[in-house]
Amino acid sequence: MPMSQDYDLYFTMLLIRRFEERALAEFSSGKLVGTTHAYIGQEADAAAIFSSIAQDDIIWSNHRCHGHFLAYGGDPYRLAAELMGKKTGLVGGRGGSQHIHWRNFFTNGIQGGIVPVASGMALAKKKLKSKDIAIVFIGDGTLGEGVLYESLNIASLWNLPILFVVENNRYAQTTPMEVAVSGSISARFEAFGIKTYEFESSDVLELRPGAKNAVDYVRENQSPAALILHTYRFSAHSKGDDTRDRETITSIRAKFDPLRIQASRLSAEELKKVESAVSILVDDAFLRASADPFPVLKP
Ligand SMILES: Cc1ncc(C[n+]2csc(CCOP(=O)(O)OP(=O)(O)O)c2C)c(N)n1
Ligand SMILES: [Mg+2]
Repeated sequence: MPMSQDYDLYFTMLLIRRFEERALAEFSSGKLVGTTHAYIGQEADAAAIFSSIAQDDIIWSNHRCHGHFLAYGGDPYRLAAELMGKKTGLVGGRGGSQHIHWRNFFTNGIQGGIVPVASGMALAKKKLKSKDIAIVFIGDGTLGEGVLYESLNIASLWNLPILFVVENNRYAQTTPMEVAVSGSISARFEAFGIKTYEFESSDVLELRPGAKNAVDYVRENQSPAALILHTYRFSAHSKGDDTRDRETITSIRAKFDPLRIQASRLSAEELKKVESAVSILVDDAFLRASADPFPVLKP
């Protein structure tokens, strides 16, 4: 029996949440190598955007990429294996958390560095006269990178089919945005003549039509747009580096948890079913990946 759209969106968000919780736990037990940046709290952004894209669109994600990858339809097992540095990982265990690639999905952890690359790929799509677009994800902290503005300038001048997604989770590591980002975020894009869509919500059903409008605008007009999403990160920046007041985070979480909001629309039976399906997937991903071999490095 086909499940409802409400169910599918919740499935995506729950998969991200449980995968990230497990990744953080495995990190503490020493099974993961490198680093990991959990997407816990921001799940509705990914579920809304990735349910609005076309198959051949180009995606450029950043250091906080696991949620984007899973919402893209990526295999949790191949991602878990990559986080463990295993041969079966997405890029043979050499990329780790921040450097993954599968189909048209790419990530890189250098803040801002992905923006001109994504713009170039949008230009290639335009030259090929395809209707595909590029989508690039940045955080509030990345608004401080100069290369972003060079890219906005060219994207606007050359009418590139690219969507700039800003996930403003209000912090860059431990720096609150109030002390790092001046003026308004949308004005930065509008200064280059780029259309903006802006939302302050953790409700995937509010975000989804907005994300779809932004994606459709870029595709139909072959012009850039920005989707600015004000969101919350509930977990630490990376593994344990959180200097924020715990009580504030707990009360924000109680109010804005995207999973709690969407769960209220599912029946008890659906909730049981989705928990079980996700738990099987995540367990299988980490258990299989643990048993896999490391790559053999040739001298
Ligand atoms: C060019 C560059 N400078 C510094 C870093 C280290 N760094 C990694 S994530 C991060 C903060 C990013 O904040 P934001 O863009 O708001 O994204 P968020 O982590 O909040 O998702 C920093 C400073 C980096 N990866 N690249
Ligand atoms: Mg941030």
